[in-house]
Amino acid sequence: MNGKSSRRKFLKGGAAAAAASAIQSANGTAAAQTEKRSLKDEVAYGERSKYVNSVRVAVNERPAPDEFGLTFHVLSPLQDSVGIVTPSALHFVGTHRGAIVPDISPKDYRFLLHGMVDRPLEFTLDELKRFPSVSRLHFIECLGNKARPDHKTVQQTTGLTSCSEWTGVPLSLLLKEVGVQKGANWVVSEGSEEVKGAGSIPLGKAMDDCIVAYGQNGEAIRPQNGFPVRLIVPGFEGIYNTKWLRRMKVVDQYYMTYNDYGHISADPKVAAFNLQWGPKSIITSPSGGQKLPGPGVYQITGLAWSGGGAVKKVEISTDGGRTWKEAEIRSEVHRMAHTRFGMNWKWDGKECELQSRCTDELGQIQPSREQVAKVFNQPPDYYHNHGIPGTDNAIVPWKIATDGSVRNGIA
Ligand SMILES: Nc1nc2c(c(=O)[nH]1)N[C@H]1C(S)=C(S)[C@@H](COP(=O)(O)O)O[C@H]1N2
Ligand SMILES: [Mo]
Repeated sequence: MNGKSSRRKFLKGGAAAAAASAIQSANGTAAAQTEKRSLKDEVAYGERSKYVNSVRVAVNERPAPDEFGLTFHVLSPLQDSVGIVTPSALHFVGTHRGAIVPDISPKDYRFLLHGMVDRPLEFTLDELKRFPSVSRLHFIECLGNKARPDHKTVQQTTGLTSCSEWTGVPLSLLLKEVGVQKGANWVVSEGSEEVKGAGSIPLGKAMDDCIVAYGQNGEAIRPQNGFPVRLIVPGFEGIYNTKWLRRMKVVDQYYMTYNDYGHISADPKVAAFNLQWGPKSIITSPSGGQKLPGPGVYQITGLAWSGGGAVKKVEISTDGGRTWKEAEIRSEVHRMAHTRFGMNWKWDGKECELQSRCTDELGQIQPSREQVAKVFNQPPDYYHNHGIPGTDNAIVPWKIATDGSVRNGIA
């Protein structure tokens, strides 16, 4: 392809190869960087380009930090994401009550593993690092990741999920080291801040694939994400991934903790409590607030994941869910991890609605809001305005107008 006219022809035409879709973004921009870092700083620890200004933002209804300096929930800018790893500096943060970031020196750090075990043990960080490590890509997603009709961008509808490479010791190794006793069934984990960020997970999950992690994307875990050590419970709801992990206690039954607020329901229509995320996907581009400059070829791209394992298939609809076409998987596929999908798409300039739908390795299929309503015996449009009970993995549609503007399609 040479010359401007053939390039234009390519973008307007139907060439199936990857087209540079110049979608205009309506993102918030970071404050201009006025302070210039010294060359010494730049040598020591690199910084992104001054032309790149993708930033996290607070959850709409909750400023971060709140007036007490306690709650800190910030959304990851999915609209700018490429690939499957969330840069650590842009990983969403979900911190409840308690100090925003407990200041724990790695030297003073201790992790206690006790309860129904033969030999309770306390580990220093250095001792944890003397065990064989694993490094795995896993998403973390907050129960609060619920799309609403008034959300403008994909950051608002879905930005409480992120994916990092986590490095640490398999929890199963440490449990074998202390010797789990007969009759044990659950493990309670506790964080270091005032309210402890505690949670209970089944012993089966603890012995399966959980990680006592100290590494995130090739370096130490970021303070907001749990420095120096956090628990990773792959595919489970975010709250079980205890940050600033202080101790884990092996017990015989489910232990209620402060964090069960909002996570256990007395409503029999709702699952008693949520553990694992279902199959989910989201189109990150084109997405709410962006604008297509005109008819032509674009890339529909997004992320898919499931608490049930690996993503098996992603389908895309460009006609509001009437017909579906299988998308290309455009990244490596890891279990309980974000997976990148995409499709070449020629926009004819007419109004349309984009949707994506994930199927995981268990054969579970991501539902529409109408299907979720049916499960909970509600009118079909009920969940357009009400929060979906438990983990919301419903499809989020994007509507495209004739002027190319993209908006939230939840009616
Ligand atoms: N100690 C502690 N662990 C915690 C929390 C907390 O407030 N304190 N928040 C939980 C919640 S609700 C979520 S969604 C995840 C978010 O992890 P992240 O902040 O690294 O994205 O951490 C969980 N672990
Ligand atoms: Mo959360």
